Amino acid sequence: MRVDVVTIFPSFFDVLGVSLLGKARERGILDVRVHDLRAWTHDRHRTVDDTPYGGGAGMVMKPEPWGEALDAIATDAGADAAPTFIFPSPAGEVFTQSLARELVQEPHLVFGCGRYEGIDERVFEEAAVRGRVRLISLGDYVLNGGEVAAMAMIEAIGRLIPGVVGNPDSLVEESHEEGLLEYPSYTKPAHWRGRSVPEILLSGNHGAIAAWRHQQQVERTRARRPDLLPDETV
Ligand code: 6GU
Repeated sequence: MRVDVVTIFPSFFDVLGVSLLGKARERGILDVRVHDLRAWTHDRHRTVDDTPYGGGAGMVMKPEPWGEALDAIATDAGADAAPTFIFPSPAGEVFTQSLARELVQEPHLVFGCGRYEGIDERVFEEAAVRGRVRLISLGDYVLNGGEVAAMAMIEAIGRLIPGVVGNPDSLVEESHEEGLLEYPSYTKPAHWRGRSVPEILLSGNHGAIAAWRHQQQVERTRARRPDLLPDETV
């Protein structure tokens, strides 16, 4: 999978060289390229923002550097014909595990990280000429820019690429994959600071363990995330 990122803070993405995604990049499974938006400015101050038409607080990212950046990336040799452009935005649709599963099917994702009060709206229209455009939010709170959100999405999507996570079973029994939160996990020692591992997990009875874990999942989901449960179970 190919991923391009356009940002005014390329160094935010240095951590993509670490851990499982770093290994996936070394092995060529994941090709991530990070670009500095200012490379597509032409003035001495490398300006990327300006005051909003109509007035209001803050600054808006200018369309011209974005237009050139997206043109260059979309037409780059080795890039696919129609990339999917993702603009992290608190005004977007909400990112979920099912959206991550949908996006991992795409051969080429381009993340456009906005700062300030946002990007000139015409940039999204222009990107739509070259590919699919999606504005995606991590949730109902505000970050200073799209970088941290893009990183979260790249990690959530990247770990779904076959071979990135060593044991594919790890991807199945985790929160949100079955529509429920994960069951609690324990390891040795069986007794620690007066706290014991639930007896059932030491029983060797796999059927009973599976039933207990499922019950834990339902109870935790009801307590912490009742919105995930179908109405009749709440
Ligand atoms: Cl994707 N961007 C920003 N700036 N803030 C956010 C967000 C994205 N998702 C939640 N808050």
